[in-house]
Amino acid sequence: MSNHLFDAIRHAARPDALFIETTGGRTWTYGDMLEQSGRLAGALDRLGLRPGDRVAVQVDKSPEALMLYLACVRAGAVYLPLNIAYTLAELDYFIGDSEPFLVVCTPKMRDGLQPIAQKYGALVETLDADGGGSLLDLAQDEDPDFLDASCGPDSLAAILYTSGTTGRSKGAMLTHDNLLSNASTLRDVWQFTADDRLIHALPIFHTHGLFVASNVVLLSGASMYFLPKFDPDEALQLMQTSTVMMGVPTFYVRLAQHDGLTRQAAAKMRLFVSGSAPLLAETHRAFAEKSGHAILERYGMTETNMNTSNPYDGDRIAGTVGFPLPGVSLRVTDPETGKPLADGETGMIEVSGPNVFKGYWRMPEKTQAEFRADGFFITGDLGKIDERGYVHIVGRGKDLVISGGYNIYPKEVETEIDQIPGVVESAVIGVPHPDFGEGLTAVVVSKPGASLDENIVLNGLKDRLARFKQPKRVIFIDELPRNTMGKVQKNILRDTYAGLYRKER
Ligand code: MLC
Ligand code: AMP
Repeated sequence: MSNHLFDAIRHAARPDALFIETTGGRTWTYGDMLEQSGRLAGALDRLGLRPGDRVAVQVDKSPEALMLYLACVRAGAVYLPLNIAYTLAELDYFIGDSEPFLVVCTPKMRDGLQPIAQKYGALVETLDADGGGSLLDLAQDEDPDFLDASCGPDSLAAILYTSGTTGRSKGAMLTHDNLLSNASTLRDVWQFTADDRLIHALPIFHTHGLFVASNVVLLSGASMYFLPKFDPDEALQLMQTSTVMMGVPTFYVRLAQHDGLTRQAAAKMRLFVSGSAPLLAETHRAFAEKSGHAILERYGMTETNMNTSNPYDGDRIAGTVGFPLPGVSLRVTDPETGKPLADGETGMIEVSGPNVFKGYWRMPEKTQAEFRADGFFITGDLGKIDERGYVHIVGRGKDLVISGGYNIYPKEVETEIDQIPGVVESAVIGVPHPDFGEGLTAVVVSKPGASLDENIVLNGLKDRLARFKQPKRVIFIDELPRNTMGKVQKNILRDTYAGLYRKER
């Protein structure tokens, strides 16, 4: 039987070659990967999973968690990774919306998640960061030679939730071919081979760490250091025995500030890739000055995988995201009319290609609203194409804050703040932050006589929103600036508070 994505992974896998090494010294060969993912797929099958069923996973980063992703691909399941920082209130929505067959969580979340899973008819198993948990216990007795489920190019491989402008998260449905075509292209354009060793310090519940980093390594038969989180000291040390690093801009900001970053420290590396948020030209310059490497910036999103990349050979221009990838069509249009604009003009970025997702889970109207009639996906990013063909992202048409590479939709945070007693209304904005790129900031109007302060607001959000979605600062004002239509003028707020984080760090 053929399994579109896993057949390609299997094809690149040399059983004796190293796949993963952790900082604790645990290692996985490609043979181990095939066996463990096979056993886990067997366990899913024995639990009663059927192809097309969703498996929602909220676990710490570990090689076993990656094996579970591969097991889902092999079993024909739809892998649904969830940020480890999500609270039970957030998880209730994701589980209710996706109706998974199985929820896999850390042992410490089990008691809290059990009633939620039960409410929506899902089973619960556990997986912990050290290779334990009930799911691995079940897998132990399974045959490592699992017969992979038959999956074609259009079979669903994953659903990744992205927050929506209306505050309701949307599940982006990604097919086997979305993932395979994009990772194969990236492997080729970034010249990955089996000799590469990647420093993998990203979380694996998002496109960047899961699909860009892990799938590219898998399809090259390369290896990676698998780190629980980013630590600049550790990254610098591992550069001695690695060839590539992928990161969000905050990684590079922190490395560029580190005394240990020198040409010698980075001499063994061949490539540094940045994405998920804008890399400031000054970070690009500072990093190049100290390390001798021009960071390669690329642009993507959950719905589309990667769209553009600066060239591997050729000028990597700071402040641009390079050229459309082979097979990807990108155009810039008038946001109002949808008419294509000339090069040099700024408008809405639209993309089409085998990388673009199938639609939002159970939201046909939302899906339809974000595609043009000719199949181009409307990204919500504003940009232009310069005379040399480089794409520049110049802003966002969507009300989105990107903090340290995590997307936060203000509406979701505003809805929570507005429910706190004493709040009249709020506006959540992102303003320049030296470490996270944008710092999430809440501007709040309180009721006359209400005794509200920053701590009360933050405490009110604690159990409702993941930590990274909680504002770094809460500011109180008498009224929000509005235009004649009554719409809050967030640009005025962003200008007013532009210097808020300037002195931090
Ligand atoms: C952590 N915190 C954050 C935060 N990360 N707050 C805002 N934004 C973030 N990104 C919180 C912590 O909980 C902590 O709170 C405080 O901020 C400081 O934490 P820290 O120790 O400085 O953070 P750290 O653990 O070092 O994490 C920062 C980071 C991490 C940048 C390394 O956020 C990260 O790995 N980001 C990557 C996100 C990513 O993979 N994005 C890809 C999306 S895919 P307190 O109060 O507890 O101290 C995508 C498509 C594409 O966008 O194109 O790739
Ligand atoms: P996500 O929904 O988490 O996948 O985030 C996707 C969004 O991140 C895109 O729509 C862009 O707004 C932003 N993004 C990703 N890469 C870049 C980049 N290199 N430069 C600027 N913005 C980026």
